[in-house]
Amino acid sequence: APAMSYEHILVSNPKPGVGLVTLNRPRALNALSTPLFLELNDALLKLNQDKDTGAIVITGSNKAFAAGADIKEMKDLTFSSAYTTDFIELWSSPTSQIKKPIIAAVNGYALGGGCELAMMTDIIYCSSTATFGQPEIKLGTIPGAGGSQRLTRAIGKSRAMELILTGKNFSGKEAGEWGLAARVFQEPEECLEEALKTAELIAGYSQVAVKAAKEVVNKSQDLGVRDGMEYERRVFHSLFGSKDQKIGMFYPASIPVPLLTKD
Ligand code: CO8
Repeated sequence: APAMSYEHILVSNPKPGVGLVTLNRPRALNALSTPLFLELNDALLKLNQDKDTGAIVITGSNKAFAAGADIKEMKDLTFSSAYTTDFIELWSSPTSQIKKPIIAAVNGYALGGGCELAMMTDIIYCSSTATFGQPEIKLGTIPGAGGSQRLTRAIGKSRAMELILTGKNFSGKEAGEWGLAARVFQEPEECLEEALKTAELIAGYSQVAVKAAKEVVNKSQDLGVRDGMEYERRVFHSLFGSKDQKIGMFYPASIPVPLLTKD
């Protein structure tokens, strides 16, 4: 992975093909400020461009994934300045610009913008210590970075409506039962370790196929089933043009990872 040094995040390469981004504002429980998000976007874009990186993991600390958008930064914001600067719009770039899979390893608080950041990723792993929530209503506001849309898609309207209207937190265990998190682990360390292992597994596959797989699954969120199926089929057809498909189907029992060409 490319060498990167930042003030509010740490970037490392703990396993082959895996970029790990650790939110690192411990004294503010990883509250998401504009400077933090600019660094996060920069790191994600660099990992996205890096040929040796096949998958990305985002995590926080054992106490907090991220306790929300930085309240101190927002408290004096006016409508005009939020509107004219498109406050928070750039925070959605983890989903719009990053084509490599991102796994969130969530331990501790994932509240407000922290919960939304987790939902911007492709797969959520959490531990039973995780606390999710969209508490914005308690601050006189509403989710602003996709919470009302993504939480509703993930866990259904009635549950999402209850959580967003009451501002009540929910547990890592509930996140697993409701399908927001793909897997729930006992301990934070296990959660991160398993996220890294999954990322390493994905990073070993054909980058062309992985990119296509993420793209078509995400299309299911925007298209109806008929258009989505057609889109999937077109992309499926296109993969017969890749070298990795030829290699992968020549050795059908097990894909010989080192032979994949990224082509
Ligand atoms: N913003 C700024 N600072 C924060 C935040 C935050 N969201 N959360 C915690 N901190 C700071 C505290 O101010 C404190 O700093 P200091 O010691 O300087 O006062 C430090 O982190 C430690 O926090 P606590 O002492 O409160 O720690 P506790 O263990 O007692 O409590 C809690 C932990 C329960 C998580 C508590 O800190 C809390 O309730 N935090 C606020 C949670 C919240 O309301 N989050 C939602 C914010 S609104 C939002 O996210 C809008 C989304 C808009 C879009 C976002 C796009 C991604």
